[in-house]
Amino acid sequence: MDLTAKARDILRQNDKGGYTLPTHGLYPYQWNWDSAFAAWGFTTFNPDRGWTELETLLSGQWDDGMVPHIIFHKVDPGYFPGPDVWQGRGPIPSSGITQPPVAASFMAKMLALDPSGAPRAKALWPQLKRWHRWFMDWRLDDGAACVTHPWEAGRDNAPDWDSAMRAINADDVGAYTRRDTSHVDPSMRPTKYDYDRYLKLVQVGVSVNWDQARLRDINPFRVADPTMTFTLLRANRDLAAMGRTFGEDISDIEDWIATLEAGAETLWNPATAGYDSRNVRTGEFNGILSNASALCWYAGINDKRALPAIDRMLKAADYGLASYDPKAEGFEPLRYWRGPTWPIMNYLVASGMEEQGITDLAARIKTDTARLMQQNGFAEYYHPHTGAPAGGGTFTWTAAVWLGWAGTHAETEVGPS
Ligand code: 9WN
Repeated sequence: MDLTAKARDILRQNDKGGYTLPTHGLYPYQWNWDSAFAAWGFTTFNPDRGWTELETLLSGQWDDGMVPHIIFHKVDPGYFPGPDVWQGRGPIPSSGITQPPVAASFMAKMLALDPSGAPRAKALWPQLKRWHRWFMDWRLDDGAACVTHPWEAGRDNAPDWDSAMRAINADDVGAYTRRDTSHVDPSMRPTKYDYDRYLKLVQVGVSVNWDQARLRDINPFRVADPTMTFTLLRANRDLAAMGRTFGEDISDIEDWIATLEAGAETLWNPATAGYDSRNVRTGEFNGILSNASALCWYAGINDKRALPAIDRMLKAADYGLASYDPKAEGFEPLRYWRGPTWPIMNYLVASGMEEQGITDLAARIKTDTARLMQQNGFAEYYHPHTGAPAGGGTFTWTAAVWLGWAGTHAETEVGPS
């Protein structure tokens, strides 16, 4: 079976009817940004199912506008922490945090693939705008978008969070049983130290019923993050462009774009010559070069200052962009967001580069990403030097990246697997 057929099969296998699991076993619910990738992947061969995915995601939107990072449609004891721990207050049981807002940007891609979906996109547009407004109301620091939990960034154990994590006292977190390490080799997952703090932050959120005003004051973890800032900036540009064609008033979105452009500049760290995360509680940069540092082009910021460091990172890996600078101390090629290469991030970075005319690097990342899948199937992430698959297998968003991007022309460009 060719890879395109296999990728379609993965989406179908992970389809729970209306929403798609990232992978069976390890992640048995609907995840926010995974779902946006899934919607795009489905749209390449079954647009109706693609639109349904986004509709289901947005049906979990809270009253205050937030779209949660996990929606627990049907309880599954195979994942921890579940709905009883999170105590989200949306219309469907959910977590209490969000994830990078890529849905509007994928909706724009879907519309390009399937213009007949315009009425469904138009109906979703106000919901996406409410979600983006929620970020602008509650999550800005000097115009940059913040995360309030490492899981919110989607880059769970990235070194970006180390300083903020150290300030969390998790001594009283209580006993719990992890499930992730029964599905995947523990050496590829976050540590117990990390999990204690992840749970402590959930308990802090629950203690104020996820009230954003209270959390802004009491949450020890608040980090201005390139992932959130750049994806939100990009998503606002896409939302504005779609709004214009739908005849919507987009003046406030234009203001948000200007605010975020100024905020992005506050993430520029001259010491690393890269976009960096900033610990809001201490005001200090974290000194990290990651694959999120390379999302500036995706956000529409053509920043020549950012190229040399990213070029260096690319040269230091064999398969696309590592999640953490391979030359940095503490680089771990198989531990999740501390080194592995992730097709979804490779796609976001390279598509942004391509749009901004950095076509040589974009082409290289695309070819590398296609090789990963041709050689080693559709894994969650991969070793950046050997290309070995890691984490969960038969992964939805990896398959979607093949269908929407890496697999287009790759079969002839790269040769047989
Ligand atoms: C917690 C589903 C998600 C992704 C994240 C990734 C991982 C979850 C976990 O899996 O996070 O949200 O339990 O490890 O880091 O980006 O959305 O694929």
